[in-house]
Amino acid sequence: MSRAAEERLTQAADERDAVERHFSRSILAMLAVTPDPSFGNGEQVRHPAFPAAADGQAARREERAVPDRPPAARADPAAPVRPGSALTGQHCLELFDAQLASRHLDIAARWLRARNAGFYTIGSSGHEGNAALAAALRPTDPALLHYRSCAFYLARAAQAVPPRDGVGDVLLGLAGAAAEPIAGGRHKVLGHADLHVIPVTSTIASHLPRAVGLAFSLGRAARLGSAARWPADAIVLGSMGDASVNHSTAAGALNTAAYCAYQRLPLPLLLVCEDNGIGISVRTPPGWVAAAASGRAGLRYFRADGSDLADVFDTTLEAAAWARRHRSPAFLHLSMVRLGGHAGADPETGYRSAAEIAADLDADPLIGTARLLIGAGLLSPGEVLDRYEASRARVLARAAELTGTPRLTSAAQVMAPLAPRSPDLVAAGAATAAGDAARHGAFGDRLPESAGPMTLAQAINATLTDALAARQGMLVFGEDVARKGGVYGVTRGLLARFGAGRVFDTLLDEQSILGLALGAGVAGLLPVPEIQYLAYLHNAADQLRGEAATLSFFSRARYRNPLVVRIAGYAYQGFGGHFHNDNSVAALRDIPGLILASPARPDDAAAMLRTCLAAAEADGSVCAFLEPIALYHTRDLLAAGDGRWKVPYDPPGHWASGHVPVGAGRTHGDGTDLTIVTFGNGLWLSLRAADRLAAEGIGARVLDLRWLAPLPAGDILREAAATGRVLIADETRRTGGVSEAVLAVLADGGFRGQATRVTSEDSFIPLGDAAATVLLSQPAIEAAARSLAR
Ligand SMILES: Cc1ncc(C[n+]2csc(CCOP(=O)(O)OP(=O)(O)O)c2C)c(N)n1
Repeated sequence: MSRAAEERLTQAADERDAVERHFSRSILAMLAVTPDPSFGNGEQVRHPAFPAAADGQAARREERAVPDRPPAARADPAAPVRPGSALTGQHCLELFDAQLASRHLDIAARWLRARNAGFYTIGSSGHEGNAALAAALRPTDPALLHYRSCAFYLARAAQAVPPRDGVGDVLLGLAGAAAEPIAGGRHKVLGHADLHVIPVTSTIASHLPRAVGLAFSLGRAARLGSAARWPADAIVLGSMGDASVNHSTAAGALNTAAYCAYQRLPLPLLLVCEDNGIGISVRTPPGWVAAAASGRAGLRYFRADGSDLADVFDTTLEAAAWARRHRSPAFLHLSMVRLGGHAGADPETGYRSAAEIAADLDADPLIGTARLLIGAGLLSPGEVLDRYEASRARVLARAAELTGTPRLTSAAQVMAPLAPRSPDLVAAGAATAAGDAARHGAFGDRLPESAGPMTLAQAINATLTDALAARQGMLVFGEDVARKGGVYGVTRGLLARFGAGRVFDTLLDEQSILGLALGAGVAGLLPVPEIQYLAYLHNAADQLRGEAATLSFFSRARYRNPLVVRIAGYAYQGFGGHFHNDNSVAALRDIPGLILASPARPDDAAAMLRTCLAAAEADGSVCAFLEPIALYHTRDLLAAGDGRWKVPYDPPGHWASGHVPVGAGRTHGDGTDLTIVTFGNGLWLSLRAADRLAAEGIGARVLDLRWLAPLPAGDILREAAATGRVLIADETRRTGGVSEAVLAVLADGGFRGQATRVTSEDSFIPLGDAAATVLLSQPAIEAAARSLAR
């Protein structure tokens, strides 16, 4: 080790906080109070580095006064650490090491932070009982962990063959090092693909819908033959804090788990609440977690003392066995304590009494495990302290060693896992069809290509049918999609063709629908959830924004949640008011990596849906497929009965040549007076406007963006340059709408011609005819085009 590192290490060893001092005093007191006859020969053990801070004097005096001897006759480490427990002494010793290292990683985190060499200080002190969770589960049970789960991570790392250097992983995470194995310096998360620990975000509870979805999908994935990442009898662990239990995401996840179990749907899930009684500074009412989670239909409740390792181990064994055997959700409630404040810089004395803090110190799980080991005759108090010191020195030495490990240094490095794109694979996937027999099995006698021109809804229905026939692991689900076939009939017939194992109705909770998709994607399936109306995406948007889209980023693409969420949206329905006519896509457009498809024509919708499915499969892309409700059943374009909005369905042999790559626009017409840039309903309006303008001698070409993210920037600039005049016809809002982005593309691209826009108003959509007052209209497009072309 370098001299500088040694100096830093010495400094760190000198800093002892109240938690450390209390631990040492408690262990020393065990000698004084409960002398064990087996600690025999009068030899005194010194702990020179411990405790060295000024207020460690009392403990040092005690240390001098009390002799410590190892047990003369060692207890059998293979025996239970306590009568009646399944935890052996040896196992307890190993878990104690994980607990100790976890505690010292908290110290290292603060030490690194103080030197600006680390960037995260939310610790696990007081929660180290979760090491026994890892021990009682199988190493192949997927885990989505509460942020105080360091001991769990270390215990699981120790189970790996060969064991992983969990301490190194966590330190690299604290330091934001590029070499950290899961997030690669993008965040401090607990995760590792080989350990089956799926990283979660800092948004408390937001991982729980995914955990439910994963539990829902494990068996289904096995049945559907998806490449099995987890054994068919795995159970999913999702843990959380007590304040987090109150979050609507947790409440929704608990409800969905119970709802599934109530219907006897397999859902092997172990939800764990690590209840330390407080969320930052807000107390959880005593008894609340038990009241909220116990006695619920469909959810079996267990509880254990989180400071008692053997109790956590035994109760987890019981709860896990129950969840595994019944393929049903269990809720394990662990009482825990939070030691040292919420995070490194949190002065908890400002909102907690000294008595409360002292009570928590007494329930330190490290003291609990030490008591177990001393009581079992496996360690003497002095040996506990030796072990503590050795762990401390080891962890801090590793911290010193890893200080200065390189971090990410360029945007390209940071963004590498954000949106991997393999256009060739996607093109190949988009052209993949089921064989003739399977297609005939799905469609019956009449294949869609021989059914004549189709509406948008029919084309999407046929494409979903073809995709389900070609992809065994694809699921279609949402509110009303199965028995009813969708509010607009878009999924009609799919249930009958493919069965309830792959096409099913969900409960009425968009957050759970998306969570189910996230879990299914991680399990290796290809989920195609439906959100019934765009307005209802917004109450669940975090499952896309915060969860789906970040998973690849925070896991260096070791975990992906491929999904294509179909969303019925936009306005012009002529009834229903705002909630059935929402026209805002801003919440989707700025999500890094998300593909936002906005087809308007039946042929584009079919090809683009194939592209999205292939992108999800090939690249793990998160795709939103925005379907314009008003065009679902539209038949005509210019005049009643002209049938110009219906298009024949391409047979599979044409899919390759008709492939629409992500981000490729489509130009209609070749007018040279102006370029109308539009999408969605705007395409229908603009093509009609262009026809009227042509009659007046104004030649407009119309560029359909088709993709709102990524935007077809090259197409925009090319078609803009072709006429020198751009009119953006945008049905989304003036502020934060798509037109702003198109203008930015033009400005960034150095477009020197004229550009203007017509949009919908910055308004919600009123009921009935009044909607027309705030929506983009054909007359507005025509008027703007005339003045631009003049
Ligand atoms: C959705 C969300 N809101 C707020 C926060 C800020 N926050 C971080 S931790 C926390 C308290 C969580 O308490 P609890 O669930 O009891 O876990 P504990 O920290 O006590 O282990 C809060 C409010 C967050 N991360 N996510």
